[in-house]
Order: sequence, then structure tokens, then C-alpha cells
Amino acid sequence: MRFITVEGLEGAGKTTCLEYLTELLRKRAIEAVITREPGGTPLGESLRALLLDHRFQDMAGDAEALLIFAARAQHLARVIRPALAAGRWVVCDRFTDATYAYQGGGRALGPARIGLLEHWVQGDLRPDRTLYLDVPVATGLARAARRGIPDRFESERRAFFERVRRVYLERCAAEPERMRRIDASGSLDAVHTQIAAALADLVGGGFEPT
Ligand code: Z5A
Repeated sequence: MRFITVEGLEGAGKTTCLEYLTELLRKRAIEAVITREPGGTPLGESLRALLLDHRFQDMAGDAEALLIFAARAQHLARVIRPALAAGRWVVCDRFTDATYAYQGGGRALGPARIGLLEHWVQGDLRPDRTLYLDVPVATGLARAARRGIPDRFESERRAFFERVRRVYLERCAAEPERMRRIDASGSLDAVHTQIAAALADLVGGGFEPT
């Protein structure tokens, strides 16, 4: 049983990477629980809709962080902890590193309050491995822009995303064993090779080349 999380700026390629990752694990007979944040439960998905909604443009940073941790508490209680307790692997599209990056960095709440909520909601639970898909802000925003109408986060200014990226990179540097930086600016093949390498030690014997 392992808890894997995938992080990155919008347009970094998390969705694309998750499909590859799921297939990679399946080849090793690992049927992971694939989930996402904010979301992953009916309550969490409802909170996600509020968080992304343009009507709440004036949402206070503290309110945003608390809603995200409310969704996370439900997700942990109803999906993540039960799956891990049953011996399943869990792969989650974003987790608490995103809160440090977006709310701690982007919204400038700082790491201390995020740390308090992390301790309250998660106790000692942390991901076993986090893949941070790193792209320059301009690359991520250009890829995300191809998808159509931006949500409340995607409408933020470039400086916001530069702060988000800085926190992600600092966290990779601080915890290199858990949090692996994947250069996601190149071809999908190059990204996939890095992903397989970053997970190889968790499955014993690594993965067959694809
Ligand atoms: N949020 C937060 O603030 N705090 C928190 O604690 C958490 C979340 C948990 C929703 O997240 C928002 O929640 C998010 C932060 C906030 N802000 N926004 N927006 P989300 O993860 O659901 O939303 P997202 O960041 O927009 O993710 P996404 O839509 O899933 O994007 P992506 O998965 O990273 O990108 P993609 O869809 O895989 O790829 C985008 C395009 O690029 C697509 O056309 C791909 O074909 C293309 N692509 C991907 N990789 C490549 C490569 N290597 N080369 C060329 N083209 C590529």
C-alpha cells in the first residue's frame, strides 16, 4: 500500500500523467484508487465547485484554506484512510503540497497556518511519494488556456503562479526523498520516463520500459 500524490501548476500535465501512472501500476497488477483534491467525495466535490466559482471572487484566503481542509478531512475519512487501511494504493491529483503552494504562497498565508491545519486534519499521514510536474509559469498557462474558460484560480495573475511555483520548488528541495521534481516542459515521452524512474523503488524491480 502506498499513497502517491501528483502536483503542478495548471497545465503542467497532471491529468495526462495520471493516466500514464495508472497504466504503469496496472502493469504491475496494482489497481490504485485514483482520486483528486479538492474533491474525491460528494461533499468534497461540492466544496470544489464553490472554490472554483467566479461568484466568490472576494473569497478570503483563510476561508479558502479552511474549505480546502474541510474537503480534505472528508476525503481522508471516507476515501483515503479506508483505502490505505485495506492495503490499497491511493493516487491523488493534488494534496496538501498544493495548499502550501497556492494558499501559503499564492495567497501569502504563509506555511505556519497551513501546518496547523495539516496537523489537525492529517495527524502524521503524509504521501509516500509526490511527483511535482514542473513547468515555467508561461508554459503552464499557455497549455491551460487551450482548454477554454478559466476557473477562479486560473484567472489569477502571473505573479500569483510564480509564488506558487517557488513554494513547490522549495518543498522539493526540502524533502527530496518524498517530493520528486519532474521536468514537465519537454515531450510526453520524456515526462513518462521520469515518472517511471521516480516510482521505481516503490514497486521493487522498477517498471518494464514502455
Ligand atoms: N487548489 C488549491 O488552491 N489548493 C489546494 O490545496 C488544492 C487545489 C488541492 C483545481 O485544481 C484548483 O484547485 C487549482 C489549484 C486549487 N487551480 N487551478 N486551476 P485542478 O488540479 O483540478 O486544476 P488544474 O490545475 O487546472 O489541473 P488540470 O486541469 O488537471 O491541468 P493539468 O492536469 O495539469 O494539465 P493537463 O490537462 O494534463 O494538460 C493541459 C494541456 O497540456 C492538455 O492539452 C495536454 O494535452 C497538454 N500537455 C500536457 N503535458 C504536455 C507535454 N508534456 N507537452 C505538451 N503538451 C502537454
